Amino acid sequence: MNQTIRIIGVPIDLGQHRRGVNMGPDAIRYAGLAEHLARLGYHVEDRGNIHVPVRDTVPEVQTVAEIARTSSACYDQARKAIEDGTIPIFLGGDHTIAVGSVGGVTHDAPCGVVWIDAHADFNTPAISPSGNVHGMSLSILLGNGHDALVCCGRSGAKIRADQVVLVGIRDLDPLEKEVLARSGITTFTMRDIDEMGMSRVARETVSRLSHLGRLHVSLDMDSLEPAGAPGVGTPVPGGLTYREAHLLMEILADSHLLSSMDIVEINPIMDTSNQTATLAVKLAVSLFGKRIL
Ligand code: 6HN
Ligand code: MN
Ligand code: MN
Ligand code: MN
Repeated sequence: MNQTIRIIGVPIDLGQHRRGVNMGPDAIRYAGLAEHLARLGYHVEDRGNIHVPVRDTVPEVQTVAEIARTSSACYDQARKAIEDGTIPIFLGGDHTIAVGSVGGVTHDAPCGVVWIDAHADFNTPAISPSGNVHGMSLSILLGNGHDALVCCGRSGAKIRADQVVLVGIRDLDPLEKEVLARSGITTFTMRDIDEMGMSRVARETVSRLSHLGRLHVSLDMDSLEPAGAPGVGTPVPGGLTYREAHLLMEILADSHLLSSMDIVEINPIMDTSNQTATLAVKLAVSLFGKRIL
């Protein structure tokens, strides 16, 4: 029987201030995600989008409460997708969707998380310069941050520091950097990737997490070099090349441990000809595809 991939759209843009990231799910669908995965032999079911209120209708003071509501719906869908034996792919939306997706996929059992991002998303309300919740998602998953979000789905931390590896980071806020350094999270910065090469970085990522038995890949498209992926809200120069990102996906695929994925932060308003979503689809194909030879 063919494995089922379940697509779940989460068009949330409440975690940051730029408009447009709410259109990410449709941009990724338009780039042919379902068709390309079906061609690899998967049964693909698209569950449509989780309801998210339109940003202009949400007063600033309600933002965290609305993110919590969306996260909770996302959590339930994530939990159900794993229970049903499917591989869920969550389409953001901003990176706040990981609060629900990672929370839900770890409801019954732990899993390793590969967080691919220019940022660490490790701020808390006390230290964040922007106050934007999408810069706090990983911290929330480790149990620190807005109570309404830390309590999403089940109370407390959803993953431990030794269950996550950060790849591609190059833009941290000053206090975020200190907290991250003390956290015990394994990090591979762009400098590490330049010095070690992606092959070694990817293999070490797998070896740190493989004992957990399955992997969730949280792909923030701002991890890529903005020249090839301009359609993101917070671009940072010096990112992953297509070849590096592709190799990372292939080596993660070789682990045969992939159980779920997020594709986040695509902003079609900032993009040209949907190239960022098109690139994201190619990377998803590398992640769920078979070796060329
Ligand atoms: N993302 N560190 C910055 C902040 O506002 O906290 C940027 C966060 C970006 C978050 O891209 O998912
Ligand atoms: Mn194509
Ligand atoms: Mn992120
Ligand atoms: Mn980012």
